[in-house]
Amino acid sequence: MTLPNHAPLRLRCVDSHTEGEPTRTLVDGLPGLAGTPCEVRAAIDGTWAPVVRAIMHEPRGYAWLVGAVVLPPTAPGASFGVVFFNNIGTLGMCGHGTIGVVRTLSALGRLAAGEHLIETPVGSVVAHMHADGRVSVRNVPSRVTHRRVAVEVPGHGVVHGAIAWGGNWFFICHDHGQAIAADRVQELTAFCVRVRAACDAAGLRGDDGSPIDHVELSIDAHDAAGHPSHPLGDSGQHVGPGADARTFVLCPGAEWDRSPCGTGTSARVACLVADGRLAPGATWVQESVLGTRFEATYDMVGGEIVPTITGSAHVTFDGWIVIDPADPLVRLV
Ligand code: PYC
Repeated sequence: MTLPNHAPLRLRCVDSHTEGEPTRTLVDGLPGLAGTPCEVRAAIDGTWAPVVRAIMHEPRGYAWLVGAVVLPPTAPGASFGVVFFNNIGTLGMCGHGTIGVVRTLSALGRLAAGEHLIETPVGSVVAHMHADGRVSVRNVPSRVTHRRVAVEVPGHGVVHGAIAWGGNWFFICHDHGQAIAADRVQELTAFCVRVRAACDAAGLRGDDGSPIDHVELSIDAHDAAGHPSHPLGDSGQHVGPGADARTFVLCPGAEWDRSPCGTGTSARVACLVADGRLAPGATWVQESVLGTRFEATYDMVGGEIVPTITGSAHVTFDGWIVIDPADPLVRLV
């Protein structure tokens, strides 16, 4: 890592939210940090970690913020590359973040209308900026490795879930017994932290050996046979009109996703396809715990499930982050 000689580091950043979930985009990259998204991901998890922590943590950031660094393209036909990170490290892909970055670059006049190939550490995605401001992201191929696995959650009992990849790894659970409501996010977070620890203790991993670092609780509007689901217990909990599922997603840093989670929605689409519940071209509407929504469709390409997620983002801040090496709360080297 080469930093300008102890002068304060000034980084142009534009914040946005996608269906409620924030993205902080470093629109001019990080000074002197170049390479493929995989190389930059390794640098951010390595020598650049103190800088990224200063950007993401208090007092400049907050725990549920997702960061994105925009990179010059390295692959033929790509418009740009991007690496996402949160309060504890990098992400493989980020659906809400991709929508936020595309909306941000478009608002700055740096991205023309139309389709753009975007490189990420886990493969290229294609974003389409619609005339109404919505953004579609054709994600990396998604897959299910276990359709139903039992996990013993100490103090709760056994829950079952699917293990699926949508650009990150997810444990997707339906028999959680939780009301998914905005006034229960602390309880839901605590529950999902225990589910994730139980997955880890059970040795569950992705088929690439990675930990299962996201947990997705879902309540579906209809069961597998197509019958309307009942509200959960006496909570009156139900899925919003027109939505197919209401979800709560725990992210790796023990924060919850305010959006329906683009990679989580993609992983769910892979499960639905594996279960024969979603036809190519049909739309799946997934709600967040806040009631914000993504629409998802998919194509089969060479036998692989390729989901497309659509949602909206809005710019909330445009300015500069200043990291002064003399600041006692910053340790850059
Ligand atoms: O939208 O894919 C997503 C995501 C991952 C973590 C937070 N949001």
